[in-house]
Amino acid sequence: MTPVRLDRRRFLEVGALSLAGLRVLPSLRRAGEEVVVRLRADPAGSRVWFEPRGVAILPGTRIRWELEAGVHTSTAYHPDNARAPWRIPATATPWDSGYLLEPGRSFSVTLTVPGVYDYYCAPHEAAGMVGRIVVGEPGAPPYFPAARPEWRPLPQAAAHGFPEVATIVRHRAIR
Ligand SMILES: [Cu+2]
Repeated sequence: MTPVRLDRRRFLEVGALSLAGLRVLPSLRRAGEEVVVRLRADPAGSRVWFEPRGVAILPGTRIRWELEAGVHTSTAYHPDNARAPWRIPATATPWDSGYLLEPGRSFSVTLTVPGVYDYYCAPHEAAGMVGRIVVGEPGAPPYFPAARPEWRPLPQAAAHGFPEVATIVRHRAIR
């Protein structure tokens, strides 16, 4: 294959990704870079979501949640956060952004421990506003400790809101 063809293929790939809104992919090439997840709501506030809701990154990548519309949080599933079930790697540090109130406000964490990280929006968890980040090689399931009675259960809509780990790894970003 000639270099020209390679360049053209890359151009087509980048173009297709931009059309799909998956602009995070180029950020996956090196650790130490940043991936942005937007916190969104439709004008009526009847639909709320993280975008992308599933993303794969290299260890050491910073994730920045940026408020676009509505009032939201990014809160790790971890017992330290309102007795939430533990759904981040055992040695990872949980986070909670608190309420992001004004468009443009953002909150960042740098994720260094490989594994699967699930998180939610505190006011919209019951509406299924959850997200999943796969850092490096996630290993094999189960990704999280078994449920304990002292942890509150996942709302049903939240439990169904996480993209499959394999799908995230394959596509790198899931809207
Ligand atoms: Cu929300």
